Amino acid sequence: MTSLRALLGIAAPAVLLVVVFGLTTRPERAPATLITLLPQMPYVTVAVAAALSLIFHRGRVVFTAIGLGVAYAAFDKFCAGGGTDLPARTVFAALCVLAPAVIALLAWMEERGTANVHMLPRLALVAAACALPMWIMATERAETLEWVYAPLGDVALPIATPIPQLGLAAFAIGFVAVVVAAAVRRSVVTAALAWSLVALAFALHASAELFAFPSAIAAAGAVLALAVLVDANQMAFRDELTGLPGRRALDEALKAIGRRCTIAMIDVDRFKDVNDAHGHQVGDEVLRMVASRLARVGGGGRVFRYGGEEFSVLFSGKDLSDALPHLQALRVDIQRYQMAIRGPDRPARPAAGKRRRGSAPNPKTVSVTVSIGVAARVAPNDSPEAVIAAADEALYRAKQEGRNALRAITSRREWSAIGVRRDKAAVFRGV
Ligand code: GH3
Ligand code: MG
Ligand code: MG
Repeated sequence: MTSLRALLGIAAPAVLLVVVFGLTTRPERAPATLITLLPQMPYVTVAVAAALSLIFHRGRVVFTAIGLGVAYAAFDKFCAGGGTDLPARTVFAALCVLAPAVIALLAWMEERGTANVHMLPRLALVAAACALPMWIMATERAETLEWVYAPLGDVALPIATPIPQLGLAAFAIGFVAVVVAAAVRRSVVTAALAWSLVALAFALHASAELFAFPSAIAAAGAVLALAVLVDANQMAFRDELTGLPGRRALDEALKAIGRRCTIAMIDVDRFKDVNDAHGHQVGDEVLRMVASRLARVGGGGRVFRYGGEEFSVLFSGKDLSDALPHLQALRVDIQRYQMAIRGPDRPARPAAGKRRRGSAPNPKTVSVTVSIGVAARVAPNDSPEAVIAAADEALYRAKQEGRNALRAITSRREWSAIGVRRDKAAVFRGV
């Protein structure tokens, strides 16, 4: 499900842009109604994107959408007829140079929501990008335009394009900056900004074609709107602290399991002591560490944060014996992992020129263990909740019998005796 969403996030914009390309090069193939509606489509999609961003508090997308709408309106008013006068050349130059710069800056800004003071710098950025070409037009500063349109060097481009070389450089640098921001933040919304840049570059490159600009901007608006929805969906299903799918995602996954399925419940041992000894922040770091080690589980297991310091691993289509070695490996891996923590003798960033030479500082470390309870669906009509209850019972036994252990409910008899007998649980201990 997660990979399907990720695929949608990446592939859908590409498909949209290919459609745009087809529409631009072969408009006679497009349905007549689409062509009739096309001039208004960019306004519709960017308005939808802006509205969704307001609803889901994505301030950067609000401004990107508004900026794309303004870009389209300006292009339509000044450049659409293929004009070469000063206003047309000014708007075209601004779209080639300022637009990618603004989108790249928005991509690197923190997402601070909407309806607060953080909107002001973003608003100022977009307003400045609009005001600059208006000022050039008003003052007829043709020499500034000459500078924008002048070739950067004696470079022979493989394809002819109306985008000046400075604009190509701005798009290239802007695109790399936005893609890096999207990768660093792992953000679908920032990736959509990269697609907006691609769409805008295409719109400008093919601007002589009647349908290029409206269809590319309409696609960019649709991509932004889609990204806001995908992002909102991810937020609902992903745990903020660990990045793992959360409880709601587990509930969804449990609805889709088949006849065979094994579920493990994992609980960090004496985690309260970690919080008490090192503070809540280190506790959070430990949870992130545990989550990242658990996420490496093999055997087709899918890890979820169940809540607090508890995690679940779901093995769909797997028996207990398939899952046990992978769970045992997780327990041992976490037991062995020494996590460095910042103590008073280990500043986050050493002062300039004061890096210690020679022997490396000996950072404080913290290590934790986990207890694991596991159970498999015994009868086809056992509900997922019953399997979780059995895994919970096995976890309880693991805790009772000394922690840092893996216990399983292995038989129907044990299963039906949950809560009554605690003597026959299979013990899987050791490396
Ligand atoms: P046991 O081995 O029996 O599981 O002992 P324990 O201390 O892990 O269990 P207990 O349920 O008493 O304590 C769990 C603690 O986990 C209490 C709670 O403050 C802490 N905790 C839950 N969620 C978070 C979180 O998101 N961050 C941090 N830092 N602590 C959390
Ligand atoms: Mg617990
Ligand atoms: Mg615990």
